[in-house]
Amino acid sequence: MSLTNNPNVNKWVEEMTALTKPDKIVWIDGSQEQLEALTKEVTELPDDSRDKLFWLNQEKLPGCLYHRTLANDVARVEDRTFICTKNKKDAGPTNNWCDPAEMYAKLTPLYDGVMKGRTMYVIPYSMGPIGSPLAKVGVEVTDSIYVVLNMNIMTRMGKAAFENLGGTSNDFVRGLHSKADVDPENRYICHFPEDNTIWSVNSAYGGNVLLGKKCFALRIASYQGRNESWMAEHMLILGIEKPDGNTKYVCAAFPSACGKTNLAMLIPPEGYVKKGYKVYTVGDDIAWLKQGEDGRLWAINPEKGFFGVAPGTNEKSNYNALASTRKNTIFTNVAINNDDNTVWWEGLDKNPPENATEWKGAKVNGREYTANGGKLAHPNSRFTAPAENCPCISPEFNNPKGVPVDAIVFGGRRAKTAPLVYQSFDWQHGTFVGSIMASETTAAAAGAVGVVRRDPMAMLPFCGYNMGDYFTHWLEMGKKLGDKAPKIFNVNWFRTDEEGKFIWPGFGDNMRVLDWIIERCDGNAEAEKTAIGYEPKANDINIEGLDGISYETVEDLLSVDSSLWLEDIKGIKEFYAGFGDTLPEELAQELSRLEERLA
Ligand code: GTP
Ligand code: SPV
Ligand code: MN
Repeated sequence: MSLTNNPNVNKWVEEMTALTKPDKIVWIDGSQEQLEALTKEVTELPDDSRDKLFWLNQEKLPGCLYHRTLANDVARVEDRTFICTKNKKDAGPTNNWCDPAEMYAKLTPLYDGVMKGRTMYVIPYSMGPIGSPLAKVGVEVTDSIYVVLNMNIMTRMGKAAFENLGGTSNDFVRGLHSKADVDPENRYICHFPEDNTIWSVNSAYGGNVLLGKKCFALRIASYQGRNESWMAEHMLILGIEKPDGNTKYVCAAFPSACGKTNLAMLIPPEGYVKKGYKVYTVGDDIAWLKQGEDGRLWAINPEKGFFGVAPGTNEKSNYNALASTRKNTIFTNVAINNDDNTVWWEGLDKNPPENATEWKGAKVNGREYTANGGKLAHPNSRFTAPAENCPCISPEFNNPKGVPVDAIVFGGRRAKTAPLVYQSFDWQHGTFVGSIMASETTAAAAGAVGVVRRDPMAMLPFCGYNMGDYFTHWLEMGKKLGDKAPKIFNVNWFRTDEEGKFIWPGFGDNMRVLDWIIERCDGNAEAEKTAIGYEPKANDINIEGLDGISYETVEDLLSVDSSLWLEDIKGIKEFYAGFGDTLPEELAQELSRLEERLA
């Protein structure tokens, strides 16, 4: 029975029912009883069922579940992700485009009767705290209990979301998901921003099927944000409480698997803790940003949990993320330690379990397997953990107003070009800095790993409209914010030495760079004007208590090699050329100015 009187919702669900023809429809109210019943059902499936979730050790990991997806279905599929707008130009040169009518016609047969013999779950959810003026409602229909249980962690899911929508509004995002046969040849992740609609088929991997996340909160929301004068960004949000009790908020955009979750939960070095610095996590992946009544830019995290990369997460690298996964968490594609039915992944510790099941399901001797170069966990294996588990979750996490943003930070994986940190001259130049971001690709998306590609604002795979128009939107937001705009910075934790080793220690020590950033915002830190922006001098970065890092190392990390940059400019020009007349003139000007300054 429907959970709402909203005729638009009910009509759409009827249409989806007529299309997919499920045996049964279950509306997800979000109650504990319902979640427990679904968990029971999905954990009692036969072990060889593709849909099965397994209970983990309930003493060591209470409430935690395990799932593995098919080997061909472990990451986002960018080549099968489409933005379907009436005009091709509105999707822009960086998105796969298809005419909406054509795509609906192509996908309809894939959905026709696909839920025969299955149950359709209707999931109402809110992105953002219920009642927040920045929050938005979505409804996802799916044939996957795994999706329901993950959406429960990642969003404010259940009947309350409908209260937010009201009785007659049509302003909800329609998400249709079917795992279908999980056939990679017929896998599509399609967005129809002009219809508030997402259709995802033949995948069961998180980023492709938890439609509130990248599909709605970035691709559809970025489109809505342009029309409604706000921004949806691939950014973590963190608060830094200074010893004087004042808290600074920083939003940072790094591409997938480039350190957002880690930075969002960092533990400051001892010296900072002693002085009284504290770090609070507001979000680890997505920020929705809107100008507040005070003229400043305010941010909410639309999500309620973390869908984080497991490998590399350990007590030392990210204590808070690990702590977040110790209860009520769903692990996907990690390895199992069969001795005690717990989880393991590369980088958790130095002791791969001997009696292991690797992520594809084979029982192996984990020690031998890893010694021979095998990976027990998939490099993009993930945990879905409730944000409320996080020891450093911000007291503002559920604040419907969000938090005021002091600084915006861009960053990527660059072995050489980008220095440790620099500040843009102003918002327009900062928009330029974001637009020329580049990063080495990671396992978060299917395809080659380690290839440098341009990834403006870490939004390349997530911008739901023409990225040239997106740059214009950034410039317009800056004009509206005026002198209340956050300051814009760029960081790079990933410079390498001759042996290919990371020079900067990263992780908690990134606090040392954030320190300079927030003091710049307060007008307390020195900087030098260089060709690319304002840079700290080496001794403006606090390296007290850092082993193996001298001021010479910092100087090296801050150095700018003009010839490398001029080489990079060639790539930027090529990239910019793809935008044709949608590239804002201001960015073309910034590029020629940069070239002049470097020459
Ligand atoms: P998505 O969830 O895909 O958006 O990724 P993310 O940006 O949240 O990345 P995450 O924090 O999960 O980090 C991904 C990988 O980068 C992990 O293997 C980390 O160990 C590594 N990493 C994170 N921060 C640092 C850092 O400061 N230095 C170095 N060298 N590696 C880092
Ligand atoms: C990313 O790839 O940026 C993620 C994971 O945060 S996914 O939900 O798969 O997009
Ligand atoms: Mn992400």
